[in-house]
Amino acid sequence: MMPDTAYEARALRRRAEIDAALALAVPDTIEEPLKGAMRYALLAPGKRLRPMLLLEAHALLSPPDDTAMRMATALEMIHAYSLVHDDLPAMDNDTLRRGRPTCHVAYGEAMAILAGDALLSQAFETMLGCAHPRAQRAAFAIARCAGAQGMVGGQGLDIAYTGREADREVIGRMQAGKTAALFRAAVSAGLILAGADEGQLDAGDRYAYGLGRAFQAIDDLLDLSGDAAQLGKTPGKDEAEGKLTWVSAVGEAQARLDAERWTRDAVDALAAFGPAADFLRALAVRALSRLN
Ligand code: GRG
Repeated sequence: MMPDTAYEARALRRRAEIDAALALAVPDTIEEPLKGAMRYALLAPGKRLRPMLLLEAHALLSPPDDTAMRMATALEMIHAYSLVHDDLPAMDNDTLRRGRPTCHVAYGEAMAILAGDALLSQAFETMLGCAHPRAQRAAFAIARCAGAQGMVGGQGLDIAYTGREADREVIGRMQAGKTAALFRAAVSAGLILAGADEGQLDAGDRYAYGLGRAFQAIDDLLDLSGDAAQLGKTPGKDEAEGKLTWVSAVGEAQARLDAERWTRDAVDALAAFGPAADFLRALAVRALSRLN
């Protein structure tokens, strides 16, 4: 296992590289206040987990390149759009995100909707502007995971089942869509760009699925026990709004055991990559004890 100090140093370096690229990702030529709303959402202090996963998956097989960083920024734009729309009054109706007022609180509802739309379009413009021979395949994987068969599909189930009963299978599909899909997008795109074979893509996908399911189960637990200052968002909303969560399905103790099992699955999936995958293994294990 990678020592904590080595993990922290590498994660900090990655976050700095990603933040530098994100700072340039929204073109100066966009008119205000839309440009400000897009930058507000995109540059707010997040963990940058999805771009980090893309770059680290790519690094398993290839030296760094500009296309991987462009795809990573595009993926964070899609994530940022999803958070802006998720926080809207018609969705989760939240006022706090990443420790700041949500985009619609700062810029108004109409401008926040447009900022989300524009970030999504900007992400596709960025991906389609990549000349790398495998960029189209990577972009396809991201598009598939972000849309109605992935993240938006999961959110559709979340909305449809709010205040209703559902079994574990439905909640599992919802969480696989809402959360694991973008993790799978990240790892697939990074590996595709790096020229991975089918076996490596399958291993990466099992890692990303396990990580995503564990990450969302921990999110559900943090919603129960975390505080707003630590989380950077409002806790206690799932129960208050009748949301189906993994905790509501199996209880707190089992949800933690499931998160640990999904994490073991994720770590085991990377066996074939050897020590090169130590950072990704450590990331999955540390996500179990995260506080935000
Ligand atoms: C299309 C109208 C419309 C809305 C889309 C798809 C969608 C709304 C929302 C996605 C659902 C969602 C927000 C799922 C939760 C995923 C999740 C755990 C987000 C938080 O990720 P972190 O913890 O956040 O990585 P940071 O802030 O660190 O980036």
